[in-house]
Amino acid sequence: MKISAKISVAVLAIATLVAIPLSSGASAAPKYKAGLKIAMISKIGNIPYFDFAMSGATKACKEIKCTVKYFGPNEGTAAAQIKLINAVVQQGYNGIMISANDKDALVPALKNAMKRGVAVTSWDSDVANAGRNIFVNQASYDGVATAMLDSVVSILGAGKKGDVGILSSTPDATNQNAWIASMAKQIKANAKYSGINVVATVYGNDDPEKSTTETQGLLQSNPTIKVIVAPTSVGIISAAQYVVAHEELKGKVIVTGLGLPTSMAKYIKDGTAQAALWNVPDIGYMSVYAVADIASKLVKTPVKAGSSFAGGTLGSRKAFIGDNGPEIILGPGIIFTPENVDSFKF
Ligand code: RAM
Repeated sequence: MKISAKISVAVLAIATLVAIPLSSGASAAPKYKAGLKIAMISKIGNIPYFDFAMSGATKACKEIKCTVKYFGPNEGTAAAQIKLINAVVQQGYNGIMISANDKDALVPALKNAMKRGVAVTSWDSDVANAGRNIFVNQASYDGVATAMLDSVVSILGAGKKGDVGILSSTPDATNQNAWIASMAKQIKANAKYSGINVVATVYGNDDPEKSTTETQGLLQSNPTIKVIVAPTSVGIISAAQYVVAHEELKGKVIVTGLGLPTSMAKYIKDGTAQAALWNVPDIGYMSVYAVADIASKLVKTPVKAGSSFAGGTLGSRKAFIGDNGPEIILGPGIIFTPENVDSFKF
């Protein structure tokens, strides 16, 4: 099938861009500080994406005998996260792993945490370098953007033009903004994507209700849209559900982006949607190892290029200096297909 050819190209694109030297499996068990308390702060509570990440974080903590507690704010704002950061510092946590709602607004609170000896990793959605010791990235920004663009091309047809709408999460989310910027850059630079005409970007705030209303508004204001790209696990499902609920849109508007295989399986199989993501429990797992490595002084700060982070059963990762300071990458991303989607349990 044509689509699967595109898909394997996309997998390769992600894999190539995240080619980081990995060791094969755990080596001699490093000595973690006893009684480590880690706070996992998400962008927003009550969404399955972060619950699955927490399952991986819990597994890692079992292995190195730390404790990890989940803090999911009621709303996806920087203000809600700042309150949580200050609270966990007060409560004597040794490590914070945070998926940021804003690149800059969290920095003073996180700097204060680090000044008091708390190890800080951003994961999933980065903060400015001054606010963290390291970023645990899921896959390269460009690789994720390429996978979504290849999906759009497979929907429109190679060389064909088409209007596309973007349904994002919150306007200040570092990760969504980076993927959207990379898509724009690649559309300009690569003739393969020159038919993709992005007509509007709207924000559903990772809230199912708002994502649905924004999908409706997007399609009503831009009836020529053929593809909705939703680089958010909440937005993509809301958009797919909206299309399925409106007979006149069936087959006319296809949804793509980043979604959990367990929630997207039905739509991937019936052709309403395509989706890619990374292993979500693994990003939580890797982030616990990274924050525990720093909190236990197994990795010195400031983190240098080449510093090695243990990754338990995933194997170690070497840090490199990205555009925003030290980073490690989980990678590679995964493209879901009707054939493989049921094999993923997150
Ligand atoms: C949502 C969140 C998260 C993002 C995924 C793809 O769950 O915005 O940050 O990584 O979508």
